[in-house]
Amino acid sequence: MKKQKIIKINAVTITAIFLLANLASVFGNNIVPSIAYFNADKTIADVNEPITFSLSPSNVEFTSIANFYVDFHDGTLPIKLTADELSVTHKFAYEGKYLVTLIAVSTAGLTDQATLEVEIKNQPPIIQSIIIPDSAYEDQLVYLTIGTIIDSIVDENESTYIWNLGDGSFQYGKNVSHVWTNKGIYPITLTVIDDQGAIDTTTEFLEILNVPHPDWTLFSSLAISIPISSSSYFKCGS
Ligand SMILES: [Ca+2]
Ligand SMILES: [Ca+2]
Repeated sequence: MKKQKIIKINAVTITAIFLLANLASVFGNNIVPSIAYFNADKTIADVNEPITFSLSPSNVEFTSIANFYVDFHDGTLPIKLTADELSVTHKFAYEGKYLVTLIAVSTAGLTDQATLEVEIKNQPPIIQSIIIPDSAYEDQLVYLTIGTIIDSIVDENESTYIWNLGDGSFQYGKNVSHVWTNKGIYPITLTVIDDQGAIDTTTEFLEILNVPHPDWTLFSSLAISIPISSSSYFKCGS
């Protein structure tokens, strides 16, 4: 009896080992991960400019049994991806070159990896034009605005715009307005400072024209010459 029991246990054990081996095969423990594609929508970008990294494994069955980790090597934690989400968007906070690593890990712990270098660098602003009138009159409200400025798209709302209005006053922003009270030719200088401190500046000239004082002598003589009659009066509130 005792011998028969031992044989029975051995048979169960062998069956279990066989089943486990088959399960391992079904779930891919023997599949070596292989990365077919790891790319980025751009490899040069500005600080805080989003970069999307995309990947695909070469062995399709691997997608259902693996995890993917993207390590940006910028001090942030690696991002874990799954078969349902095979891309990740990341922003780098500082300038520099980064080796981004993709690691594919199977359930059995087998791995494959790929690397991609991205360069994070600020693009200095370049002012191509500003929009101001050639001339205006004393005491007239004049509007000034930025024209074309070349810079990375993420810097547009991160930059500082400083207008030196040539009469000792300054204004800040993309669009400003100002009144010059005396005639003259004023240098209008726009300075743009982006979020990494890169600067560009440009100057154009605005001529402020004199507004003649009204000739009160002429006005008073005209007033005297107008005959006062019952038909020439102003109605209040008309
Ligand atoms: Ca920037
Ligand atoms: Ca910039």
